[in-house]
Amino acid sequence: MDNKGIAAVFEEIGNMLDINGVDFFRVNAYRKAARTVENLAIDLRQVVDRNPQELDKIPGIGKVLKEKIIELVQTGKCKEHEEMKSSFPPGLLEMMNLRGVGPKKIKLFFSELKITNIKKLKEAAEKHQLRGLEKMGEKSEEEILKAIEEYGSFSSTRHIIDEALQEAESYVEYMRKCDGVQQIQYAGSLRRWQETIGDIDILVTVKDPGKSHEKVIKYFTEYSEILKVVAVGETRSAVILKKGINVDLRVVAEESFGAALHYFTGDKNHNVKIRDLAKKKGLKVNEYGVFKGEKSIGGKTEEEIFKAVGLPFIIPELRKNDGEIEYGLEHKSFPKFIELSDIKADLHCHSTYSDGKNSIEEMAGVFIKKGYQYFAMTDHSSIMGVTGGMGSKEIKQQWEEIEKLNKKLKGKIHILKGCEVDILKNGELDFSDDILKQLDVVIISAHMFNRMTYEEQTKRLIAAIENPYSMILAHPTGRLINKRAEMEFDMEKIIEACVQNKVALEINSNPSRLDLTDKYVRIAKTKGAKFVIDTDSHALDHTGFMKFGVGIARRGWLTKDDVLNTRNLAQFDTWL
Ligand code: DGT
Ligand code: CA
Ligand code: CA
Ligand code: ZN
Repeated sequence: MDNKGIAAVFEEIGNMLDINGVDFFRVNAYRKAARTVENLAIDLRQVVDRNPQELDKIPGIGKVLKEKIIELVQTGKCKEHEEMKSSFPPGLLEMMNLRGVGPKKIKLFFSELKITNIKKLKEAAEKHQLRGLEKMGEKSEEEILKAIEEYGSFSSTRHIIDEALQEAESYVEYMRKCDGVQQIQYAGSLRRWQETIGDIDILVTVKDPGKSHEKVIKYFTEYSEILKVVAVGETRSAVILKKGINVDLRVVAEESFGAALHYFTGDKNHNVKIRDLAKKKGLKVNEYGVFKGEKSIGGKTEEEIFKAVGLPFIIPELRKNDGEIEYGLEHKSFPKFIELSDIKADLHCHSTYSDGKNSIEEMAGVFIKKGYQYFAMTDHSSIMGVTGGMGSKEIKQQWEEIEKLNKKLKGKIHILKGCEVDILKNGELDFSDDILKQLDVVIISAHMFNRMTYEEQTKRLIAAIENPYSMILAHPTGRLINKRAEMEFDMEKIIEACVQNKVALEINSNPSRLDLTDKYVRIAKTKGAKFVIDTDSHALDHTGFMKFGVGIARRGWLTKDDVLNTRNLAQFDTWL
C-alpha cells in the first residue's frame, strides 16, 4: 500500500473514532498522521523495506502508528481498521462525502433516527425529521438535500484525465512488447483530450492478420493490472482494470489503421457527419476504409479519410461536430493551434509560503529543467487560513527571498513576484493596494463564499475584476471534478468584464479542475479575451499538468497568440 492509501486508512480510523465519540486526542492523532503521511516526500514502502526504524524520525508518528504503517505496507490491510469497519453499518461512512456532513452529524442522525446511509438520510430530510434535531433547522435540512443531490450527480463513473492517461500509457507500453503488434495508439475521448474519460480505447494493427490476432488478444488479457476480463472476441476484447477503468481493444489490419483510428477517436457526432459527407460524394466511410462501391480507395492514414470527403486534417481535439467540419470545408485549412512546446512560463504555483510542498528554489529548479524563461510565484493570501496563506509580513519576506534567488539564478530563469489573492465576500481583494501595487502578477480567485445567489456572485466577481490591480482570473467556477460543484454566476458577463478590464482568463491545467472549460474558452476567444494556461502546482510533479491545459486550449480553438505565457519575458512585461 502506498502513502495515499495509508493516509486514507488513518483518516477513516479517525472518522470512525470520532463518530464513536472516542477521546479527541486519539481522533486528532490519526487525522494528523493522515495529513503527515499524505505530504511526505518519501515513499513509506521504501522506508519499511529498507529499515522500519527510520519511521521514528517522522514527527507525529508514535509507536502504535508506526506498527500500523508496517502492517499496511506489508499486508495491504490493518487489522484494527478492518475490525472497526465491520462493526459499522455499511453506508454510514459514505455520508462523510456529503458537503457539510461530518462525524458529529453522522453520530447525531444515527443515535436519534437510526440513519445508516444516504438513502435513509434523504428520506428523513424529505419528511422534515431532521429539523427537530439539535442544532438543525429548516435551512440545514435543505442544505443536506442539496448536498445529497450534488453527490448523486458525481457518482457517475467518468475518470479524471490524468488517471486515464497514466493507465493508457502503461497499457500501450505493455502491448508494444507483444510480438506481432505493429502500430498501437489510444483513441477515444482520451486522444481528444476531453476533460473526463468514460473508458480507454486502444487500437492495434498486426503484422499478419489472421495469424497474430488471437495471440495479440490473448496477450492483452494477460496484463497484470486487470481486475476482470469482460469480453474476448476475434478482433476485440474488453477488460476492467484494478483502478476501475474499462479498456476496449480493437485489432485491425495495417491498411485500415487510419480509418479505424478516425472511427475510434470520434466523437460519435463528428463521425456521423463525416459519413454523411461521404455519402453525398457517392462514397462509403467506415472503420475499415473509404470505399467506392466495393473498391477501397484509402484508409491507411486519417489524412486519407479527411481528403476523401474534401477536408483538411482536423486535430482530434476539435472533433465534436461543433463547427469544425463546416470550417474545414469553407477554409480548406485550420489556424496553427497552440502546442505544449509554445509555453514559456507558468504563472500560477505555490511554495511552502502557503500550501505548496516545495521551496521557491525547488520550484525554480523544475521550471529551469522545462526550459521556461520565467515563472510567477503565487502563494495564497491570508484569508485562506487552512492553506497557511501569507499576511503582509510573510509576503515581504517572500519578496526578499525572490530577489536573492533572482540574483543567484540570473541567466537561468526569472521569478516574478506574484500572489493568488482571494476575492472577499464583497468583491474586494484580500491585500491592501500598497501590497498589490508592488506585485508583478496579481491572480484573483474565489475559494470561499461559494453559496451566494447567482446575481450576488456575478456582482462580486465583476467588482474584483474591475480592481485596477487584478491581472488574471483563476479557476473561475472553483469546481473539482467528481467532488465539488461549480460556483454559479453569469459566465458571459464575467468574460466580458475581463475583456473590458484587460484581465486574462486562466485555463487551470490541474486535471481535477480544468476550469475554464473548452466551451467557455471558445466563447471568450470570440469576445476578444486573453488567456494564460497555468498548472496551479502545489508540488514539483504538478508542473507536468500543463499538457492538460493545452488540450483544453486546443479544444477551445486557441492559437499561440491568444495565450500570454507563450510570450517571452519582455513581451509579457509589456502586457503587464
Ligand atoms: P467516453 O469513453 O465516454 O469518454 O467517450 P468516447 O468518445 O471515447 O466513446 P466510446 O469509448 O464509447 O467510443 C469510442 C469511439 O468510437 C467514439 O468516440 C466514436 C466511436 N463510436 C462509438 N459508438 C459509435 C456509434 O454508434 N456510431 C459511430 N459513428 N461511432 C461510434
Ligand atoms: Ca472511450
Ligand atoms: Ca469504448
Ligand atoms: Zn492556486
